[in-house]
Amino acid sequence: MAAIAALTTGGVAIGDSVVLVTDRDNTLIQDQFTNLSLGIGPYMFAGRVGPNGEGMLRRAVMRFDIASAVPAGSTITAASLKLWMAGTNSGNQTMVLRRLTRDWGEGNSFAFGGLGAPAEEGDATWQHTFYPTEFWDAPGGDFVSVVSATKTVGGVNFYTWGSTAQMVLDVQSWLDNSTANFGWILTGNESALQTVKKFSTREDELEANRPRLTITFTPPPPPNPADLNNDGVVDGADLGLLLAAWNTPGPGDLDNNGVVDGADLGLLLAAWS
Ligand SMILES: [Ca+2]
Ligand SMILES: [Ca+2]
Ligand SMILES: [Ca+2]
Repeated sequence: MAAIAALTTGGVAIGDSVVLVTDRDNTLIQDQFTNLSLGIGPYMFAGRVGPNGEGMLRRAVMRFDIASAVPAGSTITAASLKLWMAGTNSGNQTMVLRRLTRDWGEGNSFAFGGLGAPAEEGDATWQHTFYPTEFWDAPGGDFVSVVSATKTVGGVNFYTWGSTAQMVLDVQSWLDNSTANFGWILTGNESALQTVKKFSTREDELEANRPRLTITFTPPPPPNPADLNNDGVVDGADLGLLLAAWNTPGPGDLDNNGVVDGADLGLLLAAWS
């Protein structure tokens, strides 16, 4: 089941784990006068830029479609995020992942560099969740204070956040309530100039460099066919349904021979909770 779901979303399933690429990613570009974004650019940025960019902040936002790839009712046991850091002018910086609390978009703005491009309809910007009509409560993104994961990021390389207990909680919550899945925001060192780091997005031509979330999970137990009313237990209520259908085709024809009889009663009693 997981494998089928993953194939339909471009993921790769390995047993009870799945690897997902972001289904949207973008950069919030701090700017007081214009609305800039990087909706379909190949890179996203986090940290503070240098004097050429007036020392403004960048924050990367990313989301993964958990519910399309992990069976409902599963228990998440691990979650780790791998990003390709493609360029920087600074050394080690602490990069922090936190859960976003408001939905945001990815429009058609495109640029290769971190200066961004004019926002297009539906783009997230420093001010907007969806340009031009919807806004963050707090410019720069609405997110929880609790840290999901941190990673020290230095030179060009792959970097992995987690798995951490908080990332597992985040992903579980996104599975259980996909309408509140707004993904993570990645922030860098915002207290010094020229700390910004450049990461590949899902639009990077090199597939291997795209943001990847590896999730491992325990699928829910298969439904018990003797649980005729699907309430999770086999008990008197199910027995009543079976007896009410005695000598008919069902419900309760557990051995699928076309009639409810003593053989089915035996199967139901053997599966008694
Ligand atoms: Ca994107
Ligand atoms: Ca039942
Ligand atoms: Ca039967």
